[in-house]
Order: sequence, then C-alpha cells, then structure tokens
Amino acid sequence: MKKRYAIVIAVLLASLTVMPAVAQKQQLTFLFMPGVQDPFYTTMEKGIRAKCKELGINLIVAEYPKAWGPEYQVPILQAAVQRGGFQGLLIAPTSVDALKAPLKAVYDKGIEIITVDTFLGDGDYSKPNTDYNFPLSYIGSDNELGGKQVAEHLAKLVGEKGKVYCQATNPDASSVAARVAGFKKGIAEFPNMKLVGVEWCLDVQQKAQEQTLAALQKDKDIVGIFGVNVFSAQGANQAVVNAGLVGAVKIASWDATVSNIDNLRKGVVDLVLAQKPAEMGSLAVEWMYKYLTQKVQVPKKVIPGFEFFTKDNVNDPAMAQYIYQ
Ligand code: T6T
Repeated sequence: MKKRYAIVIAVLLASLTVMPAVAQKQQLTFLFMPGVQDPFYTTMEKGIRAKCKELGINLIVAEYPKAWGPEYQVPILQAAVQRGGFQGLLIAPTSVDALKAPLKAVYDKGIEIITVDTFLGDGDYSKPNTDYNFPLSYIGSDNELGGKQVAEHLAKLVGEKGKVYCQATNPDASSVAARVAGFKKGIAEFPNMKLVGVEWCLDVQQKAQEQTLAALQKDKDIVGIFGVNVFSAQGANQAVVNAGLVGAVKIASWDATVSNIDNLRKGVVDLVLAQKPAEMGSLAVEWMYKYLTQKVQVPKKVIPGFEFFTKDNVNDPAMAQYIYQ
C-alpha cells in the first residue's frame, strides 16, 4: 500500500515539474512592416493575419509608410523597436542598401528577420562575409523572371516590332529594379523592338501619368508600355486613356489591383501580372514560427510565383483568388 502511495506522489511531483515549463511557453509576437500604403501590402497583411491567427501568434502591424523610401520607413521601424515586444520581424525593406544598418541593429537585439517582397543587397542571404546575410530568408517574387516574361508577352501583342516604354518607380527597390532589368533583357531578344525609355515615378501615380503622357507625345509611334507596379501601371493606364490611344498602345501592368483588372476587362490593359502577396505573407509567418519554435532551417529564398491575367482568363472564377484584396 505504502509503495502505491509513493508511486502516486512521484507521478504528481513529476507532473508539477512539467507544468511550469508548459505555462512558461513563450507567447510569440511578430511585427509586420510594409513598404508603402497600397493594395499589394494590404493583401499581404491579410495573409499574415490569417496565418498568425491559425498559429496563435500575436501580430503588430506597423504604421504604413505614406510614401516609399527609407526616410519614411526607418523612423517607423525604430519607433517600433523602441516599443519592443516582438520576436520576429517581417519587413519589405524599401532600399537594398539604406536598410542594411538599421536592420542589422534590430537583428543584434535578438530579433529574427525575414524580408518579404524586397530584399537587402543582392538578396542572396546564403553568401558568407556580407553585410546583409543576417535575415533568415527572402520570401517574394522572382522579379527579373517576371520582367522578362512580361517583355515576351508584350512583344507578341505588338507583333514583335516597334517602340516600347517602361514606366518604373524606384531604382533602389530590389523588386522594381529586377523587373526593369528582366524587361530590358526580354526586349533585347527581339531585333525589331526598341526600348525608348525607362522613367521612375517614385510611387507617385500622378507623376507616372505625366511622365507616360510626355513619353507618348515625344515618341508618337510607341506601341507598348510596361507599368512595373501599382502606381506606375495605374498612372500609365490613365495616360493612355487621356491620350486617346486605347487599343493602339498595348499595356502590360504589374500587380493585380482591382483597377488594373477592371482596365483589362475594359480593353485598356492587355496583360496583368499578379504576384501572390497573401501567400508571401503567410509563408513568412510559417517559416518564422518554425524557426523560433523548432529551430527548423529556413530556406534562404522562397519564391511563391505569379500568374498572368489576359482578356481570355480574366473572368475565369479560378483566377479571382489572385486579385488583390
Ligand atoms: O509591386 C509591389 C511590390 O512588389 C513592390 O516591391 C513595390 O510596389 C508594390 O507594392 C506595388 O505598389
């Protein structure tokens, strides 16, 4: 009998020593820092929110920068770090260089970082001896591949000949710079095509519209336009409408906003590349969680891919999920 009591007491004691460990299991909190206020990042936020809810993670969403650039993003980052209370940072750095030092300072405080949509340096975080290899991963599009594929689609739309113009945003944003580089390579494959200009609107849609209109007036025989993100594409679309050139100038727009998709339906735009921002966000939460809770090795690059909307599939119900929310 005494022996049985001893066993019961031993089991109770063992369970008591386990209980505090369970109770102490850390409640994880992640901080999301978007690049700018636009439908791409609000869709990404939705993906992040859903995955955090599923995994029981607290989420802090930093103030959306009102414009693109380190001068807007870094103060918001530093204020959030000052407040603290998070273990993982999911951020779209707005400069390949200017965000290196501020993010290294965050990392040195013991906060793990995944860059979403954009990256630091050349985005290869597996390289030793660099000043940008501290994030766990880059999770985003293969922008150069996308830019090249856009060029190939646009070339087909214009019969593989004529002048094209590229309306871009900011050469310091890894995503946009790679799209432009890919587009240049793609157009160079067509001997009868010429890229007449690349202009940067710095994420100001009105500026994109003005620059595109001026380009159309300068080269009256432009046959195709590539708008490389929400602001560039929407500004370029409006310029073509205002110039009365709908149909005469083919447009490829990057980013599946409701406005770009509506313009595709109306025949203003001919091609829309949809990234997968919600999936990027969701994957970033999942990998950060796995790393922090199980020390799982995170792939240095995760590329969710993209989809092309054309007039043939734009009303296909299976494509609806790719329109930004
Ligand atoms: O195209 C996206 C994003 O991928 C890019 O890095 C910045 O611009 C957007 O947010 C669209 O405005």
